[in-house]
Amino acid sequence: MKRLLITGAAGALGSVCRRRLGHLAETLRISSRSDLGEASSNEEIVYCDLGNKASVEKLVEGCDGIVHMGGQSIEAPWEVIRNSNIEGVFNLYEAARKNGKPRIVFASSNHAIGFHEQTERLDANSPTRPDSLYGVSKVFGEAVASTYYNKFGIETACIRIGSCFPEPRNHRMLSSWLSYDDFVRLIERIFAVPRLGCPIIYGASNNDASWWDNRMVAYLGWKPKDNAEMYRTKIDAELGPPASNDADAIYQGGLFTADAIHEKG
Ligand code: NAI
Ligand code: 15L
Repeated sequence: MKRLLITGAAGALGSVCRRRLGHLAETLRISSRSDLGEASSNEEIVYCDLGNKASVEKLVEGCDGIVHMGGQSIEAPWEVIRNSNIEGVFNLYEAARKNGKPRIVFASSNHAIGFHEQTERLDANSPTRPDSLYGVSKVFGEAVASTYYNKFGIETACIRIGSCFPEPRNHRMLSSWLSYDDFVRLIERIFAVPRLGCPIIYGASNNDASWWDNRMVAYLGWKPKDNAEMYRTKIDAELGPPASNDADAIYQGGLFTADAIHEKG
């Protein structure tokens, strides 16, 4: 690629992409609304609020790939979700439609399906069951991606990221953890395949305790290598066994579902 845009580049995953995806393009256009420090020799920095349509159009101009990590990343009041994840996603796709239809990686979330129980095994055809306004916004993003693929041919990989952190932090993440290495390898595959389409991908490592089945995206050739199981003993020792009525132990979305568990008594 000539120019790859990374949104949310000041955030946790955007920083990983900034550090580790430079080899995918001659130039990385890195963007956020907060401080991004100095640009290195193959970077250009563009500050932009995703909720501002005109700014997003300028941001996307000249890019032939987009890794969209920018957005509200946990539950928040509707006005915040609406600006970053509803208006922001719509603005990005409209800008992509008008500017060469670049391939897009959309950071969706397990909270799009968070109200499935942990006993269920899901694939890309499982119904969405968002567990929060945040989860609703990720379902919206997936729907926009699908529409812009079918109408305009813009290819998007919708990654329902589980829990992408240096290490799993609790028992739930023994199922949902995605290592940084597997995350980076997935994005590399997304830009390597000749034909992407608009798949739903579960963003999790090769965890023994996984809830998710990625067989429908085998054509990507992505083989996650890490396994959260190696952290089980450490997590058991630090946290003790999870209580069976703990929100983190019932639904896939964990604590994002806590209000509902409270109401159901
Ligand atoms: P983060 O909160 O660290 O980074 C998000 C970045 O987007 C922040 O720098 C924030 O300032 C920026 N941003 C938010 N609204 C914006 C706006 N209106 N205009 C411009 N920039 C804006 O989140 P993280 O963990 O890096 O996540 C990246 C993406 O991946 C998010 O979309 C999140 O929903 C998704 N995700 C992350 C998971 C994880 O385990 N880290 C799990 C599931 C999804
Ligand atoms: C997400 O969608 C969030 O962005 C991240 O901060 C974690 O809460 C993750 O899901 C998770 O479910 O562990």
